[in-house]
Amino acid sequence: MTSPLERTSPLERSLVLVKPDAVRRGLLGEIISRFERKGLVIEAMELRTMDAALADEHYADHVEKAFYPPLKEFMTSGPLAALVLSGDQVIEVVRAMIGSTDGRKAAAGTIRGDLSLSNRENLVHASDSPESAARELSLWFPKL
Ligand code: 3AN
Repeated sequence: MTSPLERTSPLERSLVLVKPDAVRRGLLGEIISRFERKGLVIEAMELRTMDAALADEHYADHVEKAFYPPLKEFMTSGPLAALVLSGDQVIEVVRAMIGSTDGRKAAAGTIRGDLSLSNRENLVHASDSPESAARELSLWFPKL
């Protein structure tokens, strides 16, 4: 964990979803423990199933895309873990830890690179910018 004096920027938060494929495959502990070992702080965590309305809001940028209907079906197919993670540059740090979107191409050592062979069932979502983090945090954890 980074002490406040070592931080290079104001403390950030990221919205992370450990997706239904990870829960089904029994990888929740493995994935969360990677974030813990990195030194990130879990500020909130909830197991819940995304409904259609939340999926459309969460993926507002993707609803028109051809891959969206199967993505929505997958994301609403069972429980996922929604987490608020905090830490120094957490948004960029978590994106680096999860790897690129397609698990077949993601670098070894990343979560997707080590554990996913899919472009859709890629185990983790994480906010990709401070703006998307603010939007997604208010969607998933409005009281925080
Ligand atoms: P990332 O999660 O890496 O930020 P985005 O935001 O481009 O990726 O896409 C959101 C989600 O949509 C991905 N996590 C993945 O599950 C799904 N997705 C993206 N591109 C494709 C695709 N070409 N085919 C199927 N699913 C996709």
